[in-house]
Amino acid sequence: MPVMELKTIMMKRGFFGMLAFNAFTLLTVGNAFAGYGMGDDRQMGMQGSATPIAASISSFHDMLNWIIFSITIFVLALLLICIFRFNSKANPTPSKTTHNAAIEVAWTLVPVLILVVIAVPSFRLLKDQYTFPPADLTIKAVGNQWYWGFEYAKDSGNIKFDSYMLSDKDRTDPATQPRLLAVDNEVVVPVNKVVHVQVTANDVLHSFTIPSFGIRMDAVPGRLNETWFKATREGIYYGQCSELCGKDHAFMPAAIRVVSDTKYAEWLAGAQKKFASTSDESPRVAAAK
Ligand SMILES: [Cu+2]
Repeated sequence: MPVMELKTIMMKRGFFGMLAFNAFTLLTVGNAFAGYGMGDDRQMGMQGSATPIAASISSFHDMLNWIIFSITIFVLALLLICIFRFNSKANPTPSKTTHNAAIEVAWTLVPVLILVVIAVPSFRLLKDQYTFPPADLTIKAVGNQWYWGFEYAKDSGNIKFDSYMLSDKDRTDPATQPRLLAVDNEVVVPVNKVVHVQVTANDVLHSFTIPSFGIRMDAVPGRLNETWFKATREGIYYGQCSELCGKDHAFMPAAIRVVSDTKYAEWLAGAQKKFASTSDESPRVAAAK
């Protein structure tokens, strides 16, 4: 039976059906069936990974879960043994043992080894995130109260535009324009290209996040932070501001569309015309004058 059909059937069984489905897919195929680019109905794992970094984050997360589950079950087993085997009824004359060298060495060494096992992939991931491959494209994401502005560097198209969330009345097609995520001007990037993203803010702290790309970078006024991604899968990927930035914090999504090289070139040519007259001021500020 195709997995998506199984998902539909299990979802009809409510919360526990979905729990069973998620447990099944997590154990068998990882998060291969989680939605890409946005949350999925009753999803438990991470969003689908569209970059190698996001894939490493996902598998690191899954590995940690296995370690956490095992430790929790082990501690629960020890507790149950204490409760049932060594209560005053079952064991009226307790042993007077106070030390056991072997066990003491084990309970010191085993946690150290577990931490080393966690540290190796953790540092490797951190290194990968901070090792920037040469950029094919450089864009800048600027946080504003409450929308994102985007700039494509001079050698990457040289355009600049603002990106606002679509309000409910502007969403003409709810299927392709998800609520609270769809925006008027999407960022478009080519697939399989290294994109450097410079992140800053104009007013207060924001945070630029695209879960399916495994990126999150604080946007700090007066400071230029940088992250990168290489999307290996075409599609639309959403993220939301991830630093509490005021009243409309929940309403400043970012949308990145990953397309083929030819589609990107087409979009860029159109965008250069469309945004040619964009001044340094945001359209809302200009309109208010
Ligand atoms: Cu914000």
